[in-house]
Amino acid sequence: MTRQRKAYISLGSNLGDRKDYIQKALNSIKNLSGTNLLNISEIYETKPLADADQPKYLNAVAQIDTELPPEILLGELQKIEDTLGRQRTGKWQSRNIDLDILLYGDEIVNIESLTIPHPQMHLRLFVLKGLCELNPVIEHPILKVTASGLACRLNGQDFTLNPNVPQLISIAGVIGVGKTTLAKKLNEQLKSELILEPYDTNPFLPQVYAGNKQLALPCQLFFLLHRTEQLNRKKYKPQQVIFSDYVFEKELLYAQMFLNSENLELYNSIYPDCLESIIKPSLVIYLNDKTQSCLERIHKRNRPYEQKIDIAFLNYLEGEYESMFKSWTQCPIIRISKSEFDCNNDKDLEYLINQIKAYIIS
Ligand code: A4P
Ligand code: MG
Repeated sequence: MTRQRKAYISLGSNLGDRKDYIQKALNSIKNLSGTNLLNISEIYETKPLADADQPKYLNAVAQIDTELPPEILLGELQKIEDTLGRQRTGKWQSRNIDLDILLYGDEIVNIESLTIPHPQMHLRLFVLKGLCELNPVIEHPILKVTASGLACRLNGQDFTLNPNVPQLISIAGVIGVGKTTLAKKLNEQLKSELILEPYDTNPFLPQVYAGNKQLALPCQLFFLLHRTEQLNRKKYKPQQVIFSDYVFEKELLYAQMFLNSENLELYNSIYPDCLESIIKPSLVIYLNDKTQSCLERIHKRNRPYEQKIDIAFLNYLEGEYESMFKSWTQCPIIRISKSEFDCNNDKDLEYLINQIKAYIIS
């Protein structure tokens, strides 16, 4: 007896009577030999990827079980596309119907004509949304993350891999969470450039931590200009892999905490030009830990001026990071909880590197 496999098909259309094309494709899928159409997600209207100058899409996901082997299934789906009059004018062009295989059981297929899981599915909310509706706990067989976990990383956006920019991975999190250690470890494993925040070069910092409010503005400007120089776009090549142990945008969080309203106004008049001149992350890794554990690490590393930091400050800072990432749209975010991750454990590190590679061109 041939084995039935559960597979997920994505349907997309942005030309003609989009709903009708999707409906007709679903009917044809239902009639494939050895195949049952088990479930269909809602049909969503979605913006074209990468803000391409195209009409909006309708997208949906179908769950089937099928006896057809993956290559045969692909051939059948292409026949359905052809029957519905699909013109193959070029990659990512508008189309009346596009049928892609997202998942086929837990199989990994890598042949010239077919890649399963679909190589971009983890970057596309318009796919993950439908998949989550049908089976939120289904696991991506390479990334070993559920559909809902993958969707969370996108924060309501679709993303594409961009070969024209440096591939910056920024590690974020409160003071003492272990950003630098992780950045160094990752950099040892992947051939990359490492950008670290020097912790002892800001001449104003010790006095600001000691309570000197007069020096808050020069202190924040020193940081801002230094980070702007470190991440200056002119210094890096497209596809160059870079790790940084901070996200640039946290500068604004600190400025908002330490500056009075007049100084903040001045700071805000400079900040956008700085932001404009730097490379943007392709991926953020947001490290989380109990703030009490971060405080213990801060005490242990014993940098004199940091010893004034208390738990209330770390809790506040954590809240600021959370609200920044709640509305973050630049790139996917992988959240890592220190209670489940040890960067000195080879398996944990390998797992994270495997995740990172799916979100950058390396
Ligand atoms: N192929 C390899 N793997 C697969 C797979 N898992 N499923 C090969 C289906 N096909 C697969 O496909 C090109 C070749 O990919 C096939 O010959 C097959 O052997 P195609 O359907 O002829 O061409 P395509 O659709 O332009 O390429 P592709 O890669 O399917 O395009 P994408 O990446 O799907 O992008 N925006 C929104 N909002 N919604 C969309 O649905 N779709 C695209 C198309 C762009 N923007 C979009 C949407
Ligand atoms: Mg396709």
